[in-house]
Formats: sequence, C-alpha cells, structure tokens
Amino acid sequence: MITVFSEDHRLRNARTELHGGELVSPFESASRAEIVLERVRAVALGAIQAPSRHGLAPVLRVHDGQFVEFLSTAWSEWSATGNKGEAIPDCWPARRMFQRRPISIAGKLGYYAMAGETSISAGTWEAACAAADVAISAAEGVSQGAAAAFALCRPPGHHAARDLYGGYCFLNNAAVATQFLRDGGAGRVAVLDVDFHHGNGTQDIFYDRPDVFFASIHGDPAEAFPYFSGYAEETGAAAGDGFNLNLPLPRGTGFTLWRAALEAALDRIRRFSPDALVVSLGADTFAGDPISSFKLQSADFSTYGRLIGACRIPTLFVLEGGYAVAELGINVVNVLSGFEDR
Ligand code: OKP
Ligand code: ZN
Repeated sequence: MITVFSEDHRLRNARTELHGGELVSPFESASRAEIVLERVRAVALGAIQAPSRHGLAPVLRVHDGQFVEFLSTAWSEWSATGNKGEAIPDCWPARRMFQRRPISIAGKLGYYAMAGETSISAGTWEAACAAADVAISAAEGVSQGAAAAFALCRPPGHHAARDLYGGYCFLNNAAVATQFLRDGGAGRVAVLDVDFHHGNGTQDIFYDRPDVFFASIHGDPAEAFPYFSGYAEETGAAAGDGFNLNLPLPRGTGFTLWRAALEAALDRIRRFSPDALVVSLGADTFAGDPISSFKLQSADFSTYGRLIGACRIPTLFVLEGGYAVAELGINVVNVLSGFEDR
C-alpha cells in the first residue's frame, strides 16, 4: 500500500508538555514519525508520496470556523503578549460557568482546550495543516480505488473535536479524511479507533450522524485519559443513535480480551456495510508504552491487522498515538503488513 508522508511534521516541535506537575519534553515527538517511515522503507511496504495541498475547505467540513481561526493565530497572539513559555491554558469553562468565547488569548486557550498537557508552539498550526493534507491525500487514493493507504500523520488528531484541541491533537485528521471520503461519493464510512485512548474528537464530530459509524476500543475512561468520554452508554444521538460503539477495557488488558473487543467491533462494522473504513491507528496499546496500560505484544499487531484485512473493505489507516518510540515502527507497520497478508 502507499504511504503518504510530509516532512512538515517536524514543524511540530514543542519543547514542553505538562506531565506529573512538570514541564517535560513531549511524548509526541518528531522521532515517532521518522521511525515509522524508516520501517515502511525497511519492509518495502510500498511507495512513499508527499501530500498535495487541499487548503482549509475540507478541514472546515468538520471543524468550527472560529476554532480554526483560533488555531491559526494562537501562537502569534500568545508570543505577542510577551509570554516566555509555550501556550498552555490555565482556566476552563467548567461546570456552571458561562460558555462564551473570550477575546484574550489566555481565555481562548481555555475555551478551546479539552486538556492542558498540550502546548501550542511556533509551527504547530503549519504541522497540523500538513497532517490533515496527508490524511486527505491518502483518502484520495482510497477514493480512486486503492485497497488501502497509510496516512503517516503527525501530530495525531483523534482527540480534536469540532471546536476542541488537546491530547496532542489539533485538527482531526481521521475525521477530515472520513468526511472527504463521504464528499467523494462513499455513502457510508466506518471509523475504527484502535488507539489506547478514546477517540473523543471523532466521536463528537459524527455523534448525531447515521452515515458514519464510529467504533473505539480503549482504556476505561473511569481510569484513563480522556476521562470524560468513552463510556459504553455513549451510543450516538438523534439520527446517529446506534451508530457509535465504545468498548472500554480495564487497565492491564492483554491481547485475548482486546481481540474479542476487536471482533465485536468488526462484526458491527461488517453489518453497517460501509463503502470505506478509516482506522485511527494508535500503537499505544503496546505493553511497553510509557503512558498507557494495555499489554499487546508486537506480534499481536500483525494478527489484528490480518483480522481487519479479512473484512475486505477499502481501508485508510491514519496514524494516531504510540509512544514507545523504539518499537513504534515495528508495531505500526506490523498492522499494515498483517492487513496486506490477509
Ligand atoms: C494522545 B493519543 C501523560 C498523559 C497525557 C494525554 C494523552 C494523549 C494521548 N502525561 N495525556 O490518543 O495517543
Ligand atoms: Zn493514544
């Protein structure tokens, strides 16, 4: 399968992440994309292509206009205000507070953030746009009849909602690509999110729609980020009721239990009979991941790639998380090779 990759991911090079009460070097680092690309080359998965530029129109099909405007100007507004560090929110519209968009940059950060660990830095917006273009360009391949394509996106996207950023995500690459596939003629698209963390942003974007089925396997929100989204009772709203499937699993989950959840998700996806499948591919389910608590081994990634491939649905893989950098290339590409082996 082809891989779409942009060097511009390097423009996302924040120095700080709020972690354990300290500002540390971000887990979501540029080395992640490089090691995945290196492995794509090593196994000769297929051609590696640069994305084409699509501008903001496909982004604005799933994101709020004022939110996009905020992201595009956040760093210049923050740095022009004389702040010494990177842009981090410190005040949120919590319960019983008034949900009105403030004018000042410090206020807007809290208004648009779903979490506080993710700093906005110089180049963040440009990298986020490049990642969206990577996802769209790979989706074009699937639209044009490819059996599969791999969008090697960085920064990731699945925590970014219609008007929220955070959890290392700014624009929801998988959701932008999903809508692009719909607009290109796919009547129904399924999204399968196998990242350790619940894809709250993707769920949010498609929650009231019956044309996009969203399924996610993730750490139980009672004990795992993003804490306030991902419960099994979140099944969709209005016309979208019944088109959202959350499969939360306990900390320490190994491949036997995880695989059973995957088979349940794939059953539902097959019954939905989609024209295309978008896989939010996070490899932070790996036993060695530093911020997650599932126990998958590298060989398990091949096994589950094969199970996804056996569905015989045109499939777009979009890279999300995975922070055990040394093994990230092997784990991610094992899924893709497993898919092709089907
Ligand atoms: C993004 B993706 C470590 C926990 C930070 C944010 C996790 C974001 C994961 N301090 N919480 O889903 O892999
Ligand atoms: Zn994750």
